[in-house]
Amino acid sequence: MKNNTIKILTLILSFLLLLPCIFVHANGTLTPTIAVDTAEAVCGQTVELEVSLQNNPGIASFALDVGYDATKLIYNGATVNESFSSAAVNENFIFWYDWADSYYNGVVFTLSFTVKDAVLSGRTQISVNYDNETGGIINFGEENVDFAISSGYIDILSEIGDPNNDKKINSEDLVVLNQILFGNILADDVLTAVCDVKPDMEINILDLIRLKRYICGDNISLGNV
Ligand SMILES: [Ca+2]
Ligand SMILES: [Ca+2]
Repeated sequence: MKNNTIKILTLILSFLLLLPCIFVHANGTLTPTIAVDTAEAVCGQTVELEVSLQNNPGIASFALDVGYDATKLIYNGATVNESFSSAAVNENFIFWYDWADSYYNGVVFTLSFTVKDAVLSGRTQISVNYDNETGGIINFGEENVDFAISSGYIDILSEIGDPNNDKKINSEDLVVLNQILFGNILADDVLTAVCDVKPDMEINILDLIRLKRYICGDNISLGNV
């Protein structure tokens, strides 16, 4: 009886000791992932974002679509890393295959975007998509390989008080603040920072009044308490 108790306690202790390992695995550190970079840019600026493979378990083919907001960004194309030089790039569709599994981890291709003129400040997402119902990513054993997607983004910046990014601070920017206050525009952290002309990390009626006074020529600055 005593021996059985010791065995049970030993099993429980062993399980508890293994818990951190189980957690690390379940936490996704070994999850195959396609990760897209992040960047900051102002209107008219061109930025490049790298797209990388992480924890690649072995793949022989991928067919990937690049997703982006065409109202804010111009897509200039993708430059494929030399390890995948046989890939075909057709607009925002990138297709590659080989006759053996590749276990490569690192940059697969680099995306180039130019931020359009006069677009609303804020964060815009860049995603990479695939469809394993149609063989999006497979290995040489003809099996689907699931990758998590870690999307990237571009933070479109502008001067404080100029959320519509037209290099002028006028009534059109007041309209943007008004729409934020009425809930018609959801302000993310980037847009909030641009509109927070009376700074307190939020957009409220005080920002609207401050911007109105500035536009009317009051001797008042934007971005100072
Ligand atoms: Ca403006
Ligand atoms: Ca504020």
